[in-house]
Amino acid sequence: MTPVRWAWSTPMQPGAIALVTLVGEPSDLDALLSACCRRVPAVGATARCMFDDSLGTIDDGVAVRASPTSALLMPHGGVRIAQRVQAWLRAHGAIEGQLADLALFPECTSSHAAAAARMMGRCASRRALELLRDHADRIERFGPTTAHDVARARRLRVLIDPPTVVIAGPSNVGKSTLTNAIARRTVSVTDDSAGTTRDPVPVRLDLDGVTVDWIDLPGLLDAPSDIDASAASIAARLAASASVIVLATAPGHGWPMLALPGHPTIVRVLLQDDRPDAASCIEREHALVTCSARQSRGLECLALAIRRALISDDDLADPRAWAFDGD
Ligand SMILES: Nc1nc2c(ncn2[C@@H]2O[C@H](COP(=O)(O)OP(=O)(O)O)[C@@H](O)[C@H]2O)c(=O)[nH]1
Ligand SMILES: [Mg+2]
Repeated sequence: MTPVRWAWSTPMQPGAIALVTLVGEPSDLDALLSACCRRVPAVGATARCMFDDSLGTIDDGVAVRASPTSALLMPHGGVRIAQRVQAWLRAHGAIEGQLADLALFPECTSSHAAAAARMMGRCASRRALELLRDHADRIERFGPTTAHDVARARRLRVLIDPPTVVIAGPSNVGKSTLTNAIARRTVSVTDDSAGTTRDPVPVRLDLDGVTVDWIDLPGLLDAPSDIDASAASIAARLAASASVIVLATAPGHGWPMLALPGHPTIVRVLLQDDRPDAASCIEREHALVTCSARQSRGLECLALAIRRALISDDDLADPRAWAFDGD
């Protein structure tokens, strides 16, 4: 008997359902499944499973026989349950380990397609799906990874974990109003007195298909009296580590100077473009985008400009496969 190997297919954190993938020889899998299922499920079938240990019943759940050599166990997703199911699997001779992509996604027809399925579960951004959907075809069409692919894959990482985008600028130019308009809900308190936003307010947003952690940043450019010193230093640190700074101003407020070490890409936006003085204001000349949050105008252009600062059109449109595993 060769041990059945298993791995969690869901993260080790509380969730409704946890997912364990089992891989092994058909007879070894049958033996393990018979220890928790009254009736061992046939290929393609499900069965109720029940786990018991010395303390009593751990949990019940569902077992699925995905293929002759693989099965899924789905207990509830509590951390304590997961720990006891883990101990149950060990006690029944199963060995925890990394499973090949095809073992985790037996419905896929190639290891490339299975690797793409793994990445689809991992990527925060919608844009990633466009690149991954036909990943196996792209590899077949264009052949092995080149140095160009490796460099592009480094840039495409922004699609995996959300990058940070901060909005900074003088008080009262409409940064919080813009944040709420882009988020389509009230995230940040807005007011016509300076220094209303005192703590960084983070919100996860989709900007033209790229998921970002957007932070409405107080204090970076406020007068010292409007903000306390610790808030200002937190703001400076967040800005310095952001992938993109949206530098905002409004008619009559000027363009502030930003002195940040090794600073990120800056996207300049002129806000309050609905004001009568906006058309002829001097700030307009250096704005990449103009917006009116009040009239919901220019928001899509801003989202596009930020997305392009994060990842270029060329990198997204490149027909070659995304070399996400670096080889
Ligand atoms: N005309 C106009 N006023 C705006 C716009 N956005 C914000 N404001 C006003 O500007 C003031 C400051 O807004 P707020 O979002 O709190 O600015 P912040 O300090 O930069 O976060 C408020 O009185 C808003 O009503 C806009 O698009 N058009
Ligand atoms: Mg504000």
